[in-house]
Amino acid sequence: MNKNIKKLKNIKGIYLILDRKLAGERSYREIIEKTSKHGVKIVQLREKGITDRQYIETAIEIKDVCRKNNVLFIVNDRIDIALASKADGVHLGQDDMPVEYARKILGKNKIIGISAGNEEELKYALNSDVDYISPGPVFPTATKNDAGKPIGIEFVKLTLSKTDKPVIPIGGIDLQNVRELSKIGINKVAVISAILKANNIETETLTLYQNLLKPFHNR
Ligand code: 3NM
Repeated sequence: MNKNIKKLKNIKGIYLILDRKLAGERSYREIIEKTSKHGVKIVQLREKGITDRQYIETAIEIKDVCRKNNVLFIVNDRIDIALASKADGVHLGQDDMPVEYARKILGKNKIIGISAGNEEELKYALNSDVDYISPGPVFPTATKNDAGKPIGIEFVKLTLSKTDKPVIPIGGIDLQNVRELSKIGINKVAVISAILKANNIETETLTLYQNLLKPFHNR
């Protein structure tokens, strides 16, 4: 198994998706440098409305910052940008390139992740050569307009019961409800606003990380 895919399996922590609007005044570099010290282990670049040239330049810069801070770097959807920037992998939506073609282009050594928002999409994800599955949106989210109806904790449980691959829930996850996910055995969550909307992204990241990994004392 490729070392990054192995690394992904062993990660316990936060998968942060960068969002230019919510980043506000902060640079992506600053966000990664600050949050990677407090629990962010994977970063996804997900740009809209910039030129390909700008996208590649950004991706190359972010890849370097991620490498220096021991963070895996994933590009949303764009296989060409992922290859050009030597990213660790791509995240595919169910309307993006089918996984079998993406795998042919990217080879065995790149991470491929996929979203699943209903049982049909989950079935496709389970039958595909992906390295992780992101069920979502788990909770209501204002960040993605077309995110669809929340799937809830039960759907995340269903996903966990059907695969040994990493499951990285997404959508509306915050400092409080993350406990519902840790309770069912989740140790990686994908977030945007929980971190990027905070005034102090360092303390917010640390609290989210601690809440994710804090053990339960049921007895
Ligand atoms: N994908 P926040 S939900 C990018 O369900 C994205 O596939 C989703 O942002 C999915 O953490 C989502 O602010 C937005 O809710 C997540």
